[in-house]
Amino acid sequence: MNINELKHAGLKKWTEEWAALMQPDSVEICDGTREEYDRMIKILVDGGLGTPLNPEKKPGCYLFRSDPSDVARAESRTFIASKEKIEAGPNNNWTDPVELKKTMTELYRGCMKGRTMYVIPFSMGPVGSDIAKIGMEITDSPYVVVNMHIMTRVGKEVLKVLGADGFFVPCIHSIAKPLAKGESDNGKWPCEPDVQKKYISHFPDTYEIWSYGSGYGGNALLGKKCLALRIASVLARDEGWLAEHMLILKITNPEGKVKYITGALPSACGKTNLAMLVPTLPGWKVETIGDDIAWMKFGKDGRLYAINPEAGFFGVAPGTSTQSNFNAMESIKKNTIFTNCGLTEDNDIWWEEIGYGAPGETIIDWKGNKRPAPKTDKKPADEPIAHANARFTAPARQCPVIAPEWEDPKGVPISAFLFGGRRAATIPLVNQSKSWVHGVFMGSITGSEITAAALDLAAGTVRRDPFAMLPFCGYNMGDYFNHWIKLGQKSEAEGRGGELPKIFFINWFRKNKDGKFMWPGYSENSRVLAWIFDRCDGKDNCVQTAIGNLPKPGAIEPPQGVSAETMNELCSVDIDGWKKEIADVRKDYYPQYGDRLPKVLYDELDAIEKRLNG
Ligand code: OXD
Ligand code: MN
Repeated sequence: MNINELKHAGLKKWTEEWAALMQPDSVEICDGTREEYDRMIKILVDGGLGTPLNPEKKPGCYLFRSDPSDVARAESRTFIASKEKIEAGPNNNWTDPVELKKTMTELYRGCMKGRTMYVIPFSMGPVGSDIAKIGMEITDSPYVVVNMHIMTRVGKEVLKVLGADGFFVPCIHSIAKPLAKGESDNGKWPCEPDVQKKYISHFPDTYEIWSYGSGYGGNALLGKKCLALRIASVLARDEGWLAEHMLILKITNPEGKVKYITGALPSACGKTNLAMLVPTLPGWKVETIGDDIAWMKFGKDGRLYAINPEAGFFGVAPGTSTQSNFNAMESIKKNTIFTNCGLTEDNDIWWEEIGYGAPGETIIDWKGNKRPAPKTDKKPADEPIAHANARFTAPARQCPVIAPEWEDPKGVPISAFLFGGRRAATIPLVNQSKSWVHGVFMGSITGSEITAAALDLAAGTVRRDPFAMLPFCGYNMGDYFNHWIKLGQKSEAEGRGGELPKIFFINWFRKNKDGKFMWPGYSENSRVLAWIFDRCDGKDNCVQTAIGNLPKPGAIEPPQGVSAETMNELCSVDIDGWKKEIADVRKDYYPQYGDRLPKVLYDELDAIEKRLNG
């Protein structure tokens, strides 16, 4: 499609203005068709950026290798440019929006010379759903176009819903690598290699996104973290709904009763695995609605309804195996884009902990170097073969356990929220909040322990990642807590409090004195989900404690290899540990939010402390 076919005057003017600034050779409006996808892939393969994989093993799949400067979300270069600094809060990098726009406008001038400017009309959520939003991404990267085809709904249907004057979130993206006459990418991933010159900017007051210099993942596929979390969290605050970093799963009990549960876990805590879990508990079934993001609005019945705004999975490859996530492995067998994985001699992908050694004698690592093929799936002694943040982009419909209603425009009614992190001590296996505000308190103190090796912090240090939204909340986190509290209070004031999802805190990662995991995790987590399911039905399966409602002894049958004693420890209150936790929150965590922290959260802190001392 070309610009003149656009019916939305504002969109047409916006496109023309950006094209005038960026000076591409041509402008193309994306139509979302298979023909367009194939044409973009051909450009990428011809340019030496994409490698077609073995059609017998991975039909319709391609491997890409990015620049070593461009392998993950650039958090230090991610900005929330609200008018006032306080509106961005201590959780964000703030910069003045006027200055930032001035700087970036100059960077954008002529940045698309020698390239095509693509305009991608996309819907986050089923096209036309009341919960969905439309975005428009301008980009000069065909890699972004094909990834957006998988991760969102792209094309003419979206323009139809947008109509002549509908609202869209404007998303500007450039890889910052204009081409001189006769120049081509020639196998080199185009981007701005100096990290300090990359920008992932958000303007919450005007709901705009401007990204420059990176072609990778969340920096470049602007529908995902930028729109569906950072800008959507602001829209949700302004419009009275929730945009969350949450998986959505459907669980069916042996009697055929269904519930929907969402879960917020920080990165690297197994959200995708939980969303696609294969239960060990006989008769129980888990199906997937989404693995990363949930948008939720209240229905007329007072219940919260969730949609998955995405259409694909952008999953971390290393560590994914048939053992850790059978359904993810099934989902990526065809029509999948792999980035920064190893390439085997038989033109298949490979990564650390894929479950098997690499075939043949040699393998090409993510940097393009030929190396000896690892005989096991463990990381070689020197450098990893796949980058630790290597990814697969796969259509969600290819997941064998995708729930049939995953694209229902009404969304699915949520019964429970899970919060959790990676905590070696103190935090029990599962704990139900005593009230909505207590649940918000739990979400606010969510944290994950990090090893010294990983982040240069003392081992055992807890990095608080409230609601798993630390890198993704587009405004002051104190106000975000308040938004959650207000939604609960409104629902209670309307007599609908009983319809609110119940809130649970989970922790699969407790370790014993020998540093061994006490809980096997993965499929055995179905036992915890079953307990939660029954709690939502009001089953008498808990004991009330100082920190919340814990499973009654025997309410969760221990899996093989877990003794009754261990189970007891996993489900009891570690009084001393909790006193330390509370002291840490009071002294080192909550004060950063100043007077933006809702007072009721301090009241919760006082109440728990009193109960622990009582
Ligand atoms: C992701 C993340 O990529 O949370 O989903 O980092
Ligand atoms: Mn995520």
